[in-house]
Amino acid sequence: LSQTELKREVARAAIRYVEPGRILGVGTGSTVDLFIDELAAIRDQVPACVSSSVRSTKRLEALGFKVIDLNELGDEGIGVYIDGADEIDPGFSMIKGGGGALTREKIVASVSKTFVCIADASKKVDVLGRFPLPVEVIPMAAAAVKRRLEALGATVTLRDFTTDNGCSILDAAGLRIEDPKALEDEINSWPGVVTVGLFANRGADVLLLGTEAGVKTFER
Ligand code: DER
Repeated sequence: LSQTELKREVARAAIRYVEPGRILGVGTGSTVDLFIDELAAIRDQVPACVSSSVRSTKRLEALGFKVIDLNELGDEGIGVYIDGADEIDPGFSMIKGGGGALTREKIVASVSKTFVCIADASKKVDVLGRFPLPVEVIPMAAAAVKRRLEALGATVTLRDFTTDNGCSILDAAGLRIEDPKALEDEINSWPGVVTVGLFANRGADVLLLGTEAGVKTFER
């Protein structure tokens, strides 16, 4: 099966986690794009979505979904948040941000009850770090934060990209992240860092993994 076919299989499998009549949290990326396409089949069961990027908002609205701002959310909150990942380890910690939406993804995930990660088999790793760690920074702090990441042993590049928040992203390659929670807390404390693409303090609750042998479900 191609990677796209594996992604489509997990996108389809995620539909059963959508709670009819509840606000749905939607992440960003090519796997989520396929999930949004599948979601159209049950659009009447989804009163509204909260989106983590302009990219996902555009795709949702093109399919007739109502997308609301997080600040419009009432007490009902968000039940399920569906999103992809660049890497996920056995402890359900993730590297995210390959798609550049890490800040809003982390915000929506933080207010959602259940984070369902949809990923093809290539994303499951024993130790995070093969994928360069994205760090969103206030532009004026890019060089300062770059030096701090290099001091950790990373090879750092500034991504030719501006986020939905008007910020920059540094990609830190070559890290071997044995303690993702500690590194998330450390990098979060640096002035100028908006978001680090480590989702360890709030990892996934469910992983749907697309494999050659079908979709495997892992629950925290
Ligand atoms: O940027 C992100 O965190 C996205 O979830 C993205 O990295 C997922 O990648 P995909 O395009 O392989 O689904």
